[in-house]
Amino acid sequence: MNKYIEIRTGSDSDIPKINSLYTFLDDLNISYSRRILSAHRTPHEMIQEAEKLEKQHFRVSIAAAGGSAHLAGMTASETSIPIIALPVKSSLGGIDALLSMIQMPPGVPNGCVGINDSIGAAILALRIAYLDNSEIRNSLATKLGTKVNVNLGNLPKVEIITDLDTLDTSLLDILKITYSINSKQISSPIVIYINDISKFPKCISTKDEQISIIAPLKNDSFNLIDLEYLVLGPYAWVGIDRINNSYLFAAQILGIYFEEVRNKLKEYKSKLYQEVLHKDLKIQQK
Ligand code: RP5
Repeated sequence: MNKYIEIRTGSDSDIPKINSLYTFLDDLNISYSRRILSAHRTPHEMIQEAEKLEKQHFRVSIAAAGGSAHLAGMTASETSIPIIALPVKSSLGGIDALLSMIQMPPGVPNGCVGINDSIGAAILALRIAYLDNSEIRNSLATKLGTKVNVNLGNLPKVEIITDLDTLDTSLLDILKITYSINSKQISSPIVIYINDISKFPKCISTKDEQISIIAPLKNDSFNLIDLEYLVLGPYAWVGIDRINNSYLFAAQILGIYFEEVRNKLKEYKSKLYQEVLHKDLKIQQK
């Protein structure tokens, strides 16, 4: 069977701290690839191995690192497959890694889980990588005591849950993803929650097998240090005020299964790349 999940850590010192990630996957007989690739000590290898992920048929990579953690973000810059960022506790308690990982720039998302939340990362990775494999999804649901109540379907589709009255969804159209907002019945495997940060986790309604992407909106009374207690569970957080990144992360997941979405995503990334080159050229000419 193909290995669909890669687990990269920034150092061997991360491994004992996230051991339950490996054992969770082992218990379900899932094969995966383990790497040590440091964003700072072996940047070239880290980039090269990120570029190869898609060709090697990986569907998701979990990037675990501590401190000033750039591994997940830099891996996400070099691939179109979804990256799960797993912040690891080190000398500053892990909030350093969480803040470094969660707030990715517009256009380059990753899905961040909580500090040392290996089980959250494992569940999320399995849901992403085996959307088309009912046997594995059933084993996961049995292990978790949940129900498989969503299917991949024939269309790339997401559900959006939000209290906002207006929402700019133009990027979803560009990415060829259909969507419904606040629909009573969830039929898509991917649900995007967009709300004021103070409404989380209360507004996450599911214990089932959906892939939940969380796009929190800024609220000045929220203390960012409390993110440590908020970002927990198998949910992909895309950063504060990063609605478009939630669409792009959904596109990365759907891009595994739908070629048109994958191609649109690549077009979008290359436009972003060209825009920065253009700005650089202009500033040099001043
Ligand atoms: C990060 O620096 C690693 O992910 C690790 O969490 C931390 C410390 O690494 P070592 O000095 O223990 O190798 O890049």
